[in-house]
Amino acid sequence: MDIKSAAEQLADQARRFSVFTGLTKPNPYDRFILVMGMTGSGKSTFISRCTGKDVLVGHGLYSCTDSIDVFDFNLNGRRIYLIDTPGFNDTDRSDIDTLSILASYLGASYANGVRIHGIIMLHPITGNRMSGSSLRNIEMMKAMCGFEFYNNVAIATTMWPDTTLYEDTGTLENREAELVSDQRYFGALISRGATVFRHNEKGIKNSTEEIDSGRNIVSHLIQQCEKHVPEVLQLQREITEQRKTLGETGAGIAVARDIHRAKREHEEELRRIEADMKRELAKTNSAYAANLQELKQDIEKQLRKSDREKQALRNSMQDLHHREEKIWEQRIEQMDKQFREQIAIKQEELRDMESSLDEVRRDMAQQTQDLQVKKLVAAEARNYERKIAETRKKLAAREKELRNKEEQVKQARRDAARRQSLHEKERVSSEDMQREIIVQEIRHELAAKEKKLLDMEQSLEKVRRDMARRSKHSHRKARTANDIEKRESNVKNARKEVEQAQDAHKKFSGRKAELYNGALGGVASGVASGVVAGALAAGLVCTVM
Ligand SMILES: Nc1nc2c(ncn2[C@@H]2O[C@H](COP(=O)(O)OP(=O)(O)OP(=O)(O)O)[C@@H](O)[C@H]2O)c(=O)[nH]1
Ligand SMILES: [Mg+2]
Repeated sequence: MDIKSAAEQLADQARRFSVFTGLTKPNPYDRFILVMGMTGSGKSTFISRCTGKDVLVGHGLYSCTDSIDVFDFNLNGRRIYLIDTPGFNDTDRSDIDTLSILASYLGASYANGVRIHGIIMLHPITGNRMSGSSLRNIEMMKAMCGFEFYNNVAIATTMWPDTTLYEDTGTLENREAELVSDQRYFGALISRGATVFRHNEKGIKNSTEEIDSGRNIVSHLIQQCEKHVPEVLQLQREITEQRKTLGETGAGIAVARDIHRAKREHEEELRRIEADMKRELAKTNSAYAANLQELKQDIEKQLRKSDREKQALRNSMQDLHHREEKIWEQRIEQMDKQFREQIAIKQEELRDMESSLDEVRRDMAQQTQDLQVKKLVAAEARNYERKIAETRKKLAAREKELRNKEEQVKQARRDAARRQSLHEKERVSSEDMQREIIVQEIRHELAAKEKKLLDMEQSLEKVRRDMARRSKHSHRKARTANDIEKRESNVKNARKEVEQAQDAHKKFSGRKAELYNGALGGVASGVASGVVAGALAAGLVCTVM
């Protein structure tokens, strides 16, 4: 995914969080549904099918990956918000942390006027039906919502195997029957109005049946809202209106039961030891008293450990917010860095393109110059051709003249021979000599002219060769002109891309505060409103009191 879409996703996520936490007022027709269930029960997959969005991609952009996430989609003209929640009894996260996350967001959201309209509880049908994990998750869900909310709970069994490959559905159906009737499982929920569904019963992954099945469950909860206006979740009421500490809430008590039990046992033990010690000291049984003293120290050590845990729990509540803030900052920082890197890469590409365009342009300029020279050469060639033609004509005329003169010389010689008179002979011979001289002169002149003609023809040949070479270049030029056009458009696009990347970065930078508010501002304002403040601040400290 490119950085721009990642930033858009972040902005979109901020918007959804902002609506869920009540920072942005939701539309009265909007519906908010919690999707719960143990780790791996298929919550993200379910949400992904309903919304058609890649739930895992955006997961945890804001907060720790094991925090909540909000997704939305349109169903029958309504905007539905599905809230992905972390499961309880997770090996990597304490139930106290999980409850803190849920209490922070749900408390703030309710304090800001947002109500939960339904809960979808997912349960993998293939899992061990008596697993501690699934029991703990059901117990926590019941404690969080309170039985008055059960009408608005949908229980959906997931992981039904592909029926074309797996035929032993009887076993699973028996398991389902047990789950539905067992009071510790879904029995109590169903007897007070919760509805059971088999999600994607045919088990064909990514099928339209899977999508329809998910949307059908959501749709049922929306209709159920009309019949039974959902109560406020017990956890929300407890920590807001009733101003209970988290440890005093039903869910808090369920989570802290073990710690409570251990602490109570230690205190009981301590009281017993102290009473024993008093008795034994009165009886001056010092050996036994010393023994008891040792035991007392041991128990006190355990109680100090509980106190340290209590302190650690106080820290974990504050840490939770700090951790979310830190992770948010890191995400933004990382995204900012990615933006800058992307811009740098695009600028580098642009520089390369610009310099190669410059090179081609210089080449082109050189060729244009060549073309002008070529025109001059062509004119020169035409000039030569004209002169050669003229010279040839002159040459032909002089040759004709030469032939006439030679004829005259021959004629004069023939006349002289006929007359025989000496005087006449001498006269004729002197005339003859003169003619001979003229003939010789003409011959010389002709030879010179022919040589000149030859030179001119050679020059012409050279000019012609030059022209041929240049016309080869002019083909290259046509190619280069096309090339330039293409390169110019590439440079233009690259420049646009750089500008767009810079623009996206600028927008992203400008929206940092808004993004931050979307993620955590709702919680901050819920807490600041004073309603949730007490509960969250006192938080889990009281859990172990
Ligand atoms: N066969 C089958 N597999 C499923 C179904 N739903 C989810 N899966 C698979 O089960 C695994 C866990 O699913 P997720 O949707 O991530 O479960 P999750 O409840 O969101 O888990 P966490 O986020 O850890 O609490 C994934 O590999 C899913 O592909 C289902 O209906 N049938
Ligand atoms: Mg998940």
